[in-house]
Amino acid sequence: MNVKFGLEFLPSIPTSDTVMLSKYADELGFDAIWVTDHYNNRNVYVTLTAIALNTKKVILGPSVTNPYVVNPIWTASAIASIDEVSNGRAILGIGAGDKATLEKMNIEWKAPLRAVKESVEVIRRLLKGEMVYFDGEFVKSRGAALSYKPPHEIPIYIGAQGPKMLTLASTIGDGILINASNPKDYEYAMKIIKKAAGDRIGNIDVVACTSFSIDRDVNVAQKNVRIVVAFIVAGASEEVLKSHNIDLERANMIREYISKGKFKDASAAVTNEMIDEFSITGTPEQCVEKISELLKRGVTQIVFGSPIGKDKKLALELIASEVIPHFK
Ligand code: F42
Repeated sequence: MNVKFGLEFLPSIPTSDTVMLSKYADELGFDAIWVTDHYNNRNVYVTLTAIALNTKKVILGPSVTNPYVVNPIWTASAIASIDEVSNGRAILGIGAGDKATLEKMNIEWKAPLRAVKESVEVIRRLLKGEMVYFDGEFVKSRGAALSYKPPHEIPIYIGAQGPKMLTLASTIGDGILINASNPKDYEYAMKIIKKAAGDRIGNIDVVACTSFSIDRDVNVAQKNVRIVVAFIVAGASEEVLKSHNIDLERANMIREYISKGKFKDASAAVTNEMIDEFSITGTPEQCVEKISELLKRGVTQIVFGSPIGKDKKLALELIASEVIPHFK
């Protein structure tokens, strides 16, 4: 099995800390580093540049940028620059953007499927060295061209959860970034992906962006993940909560606590069932078991996302020594 293992960093911590962890992950043999993109955190391309200059082997890219905040022509240039500073290790993750964040920026979330589709096409053509004339509904390009070419062909991954976005990603993406930790979600997604991808399926990297928490003591792992799961539950639709058999009353209570900034109460209200449904949490053995279930469903890359562990360096060691070797 040729499964890849990546890390997702949220640049809410100083860039020097993200770089220190990335350097360590590179030495430990992780395959990929993905950096999330939200305006309120450290800038994604600044972070990726710093990581690129301090690592040797990992592939790296945003997971995910979006075409609403950043013009896709600018994105092509940014990712080509990352490819240059990393000697050909760039990967691009792009998605529709986060509705709540876009609202804060007063950006209208119009026709997300079209926006992603057109952006991917224009970015690909620019990265190939074309001068692009494009008159889309969302993207317009009047002869834009990059003045340099990235050292390698940069794969484009698409962030997708909904059936239509999964279909689009399976049709045009080199990979699909799915924000979920539960085998049920992959059973659902893989049906759509296989149908839409057809013969391309073998060429698509299906990435599980998990909420991950590891510790030798399962109680500690659970304690560390509670606040992350609280945010997932608070942000989930009723349909998603129902499909995971989550008590809607309790979910509403958590949403209320979060909206009032009562994070301790929100964490305390998270049940072990919620942790099970929305994260991979536990001892190394338990994590191996849960990862195996995702791989059986067709996932080809596991991404370890927040919180990973209280001491992230120790958590990386634990993953590298007791989880990844199980699958190599
Ligand atoms: N978002 C961020 O802003 N920053 C991040 O760092 C980030 C990371 C990330 C990692 C993995 C991942 O999977 C998602 C991530 N996201 C991040 C979220 C991402 O930006 C998107 O919000 C998310 O992936 C979108 O999820 P989705 O697949 O559910 O797509 C949305 C747009 C949706 O509603 N899709 C529906 C579907 O069925 O797929 C279809 C919607 C639809 O039909 N729209 C119509 C259209 O034409 O586009 C019309 C809608 C209209 O009224 O305009």
